[in-house]
Amino acid sequence: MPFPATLDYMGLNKPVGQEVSIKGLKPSEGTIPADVRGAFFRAVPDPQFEPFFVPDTALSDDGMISRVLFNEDGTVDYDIKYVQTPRWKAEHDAGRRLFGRYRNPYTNDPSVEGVEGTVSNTTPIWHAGTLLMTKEDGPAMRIDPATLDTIGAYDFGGALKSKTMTAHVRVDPETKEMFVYGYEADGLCSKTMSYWWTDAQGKLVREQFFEAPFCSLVHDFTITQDHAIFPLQPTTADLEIVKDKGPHWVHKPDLEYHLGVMPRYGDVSDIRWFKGPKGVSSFHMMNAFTTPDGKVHMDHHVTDTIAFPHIQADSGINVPPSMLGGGFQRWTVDLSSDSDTVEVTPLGPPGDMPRIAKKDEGRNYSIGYYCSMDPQMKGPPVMGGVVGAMFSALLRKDFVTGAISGYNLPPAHGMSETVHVASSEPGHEGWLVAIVDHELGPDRYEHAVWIWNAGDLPAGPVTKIPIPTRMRPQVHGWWVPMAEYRTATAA
Ligand code: V55
Ligand code: FE
Repeated sequence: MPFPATLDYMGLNKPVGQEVSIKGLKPSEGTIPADVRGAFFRAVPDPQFEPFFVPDTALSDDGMISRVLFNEDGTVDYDIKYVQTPRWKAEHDAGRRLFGRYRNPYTNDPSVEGVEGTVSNTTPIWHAGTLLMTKEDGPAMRIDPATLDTIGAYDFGGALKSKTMTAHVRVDPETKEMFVYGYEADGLCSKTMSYWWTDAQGKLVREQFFEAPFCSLVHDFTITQDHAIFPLQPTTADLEIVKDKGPHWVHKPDLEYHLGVMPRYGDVSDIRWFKGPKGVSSFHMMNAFTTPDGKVHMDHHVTDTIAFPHIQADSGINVPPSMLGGGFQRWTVDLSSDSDTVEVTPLGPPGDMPRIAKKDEGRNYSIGYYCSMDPQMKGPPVMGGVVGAMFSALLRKDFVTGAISGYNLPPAHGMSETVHVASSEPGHEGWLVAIVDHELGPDRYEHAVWIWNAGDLPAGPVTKIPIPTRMRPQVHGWWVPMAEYRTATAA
């Protein structure tokens, strides 16, 4: 194996690099609920070639776009293809890796100077019948949802000026508008951020630029019905360090986590900055909402310091995952006061990969789901994914009663992020769908799609559909109901 013997390339993370198409899969247990008909798109990082600037990180792995299609007849098709980014093509033609350290063009082979370096490995985004593969450091790549072929970089019909687009957008469930931002929006390590929204048809309505207090790793953001919230982690980029062939990110334990809040249809000159705790980290927001008392609430998964081992190492921090404190928290800011403080309310145990029903986006909601670790797990977690360990539990938070219920995976099992599928039955909470990996021994895995009744996680999965090919861990996914998928692919 030519890849270095680091966690990023071993075990479940061992590169696969195979484009696969398997049709007509059937459940090994249970039946697929009639509600679950559509396309589960998944972003799967998988490096085409071994890095030459080691240690490198899984965040640099080439993106693959995968689709688990739940057909009308109750069978399942599984497909996966590389996203053919300009970087993928240049390296494919050269037959070797040409891009060096994570987001550091000063470490690249001179032959790729000026070539777009994004790897499109983070989230498949579906809006107005358009499928995009995204990574926060560059433009989105448009994908043909039927063939999974790469169409090319997407700039909203020539309208977008921002050089970067986040992998985490928000879609209002009633207006169907899509809210988007970018950071390092006009160049490497810049403090300039972009913010734009589109109408329900995907047409760009308004794009604005603003200067953030510092160049931050802004991985996700949230909207409410009234506000847009930009969460700036105290993880920063410095052009001088990057020019010196150093790391892109350095985590700053003494810097406050900042929140920028503005009216969601407003002007960026109206952003107010609030200061949360120092040195904490959070990558994913579950949801946010504005209450009539003028407060804005944001629910997210916070860790005491940054979780990524390579960013810890580059920042002189050494906190192994088992020692990492933190939890699921609600952060509240008060727009009716002049104070710039953030009120922190604990909500639940640590975890990540939050999921809500699409109808709840930006609303005062009652149910949320997320992945976590089973504290009573027998044996070590399945190693894999961008942070190093797979999740072993799935939790459901009821914000009305405060109760948390959940399901623990059997030993030697790990899971990726879920998607939520709505139910047509009134009062039914819908379904959660995810890929589960079972480690049978060194380098031996079984993979399957599991489906849970979202309102009854302790009952365990209602269906398992084995996928008979080696799968690498997914980052994020997106569910597209069948009617929308068929309309978009009919042409
Ligand atoms: C994350 C993932 C990325 C990335 C930066 O989950 C942050 C966090 C898969 O790519 O480039
Ligand atoms: Fe993410």
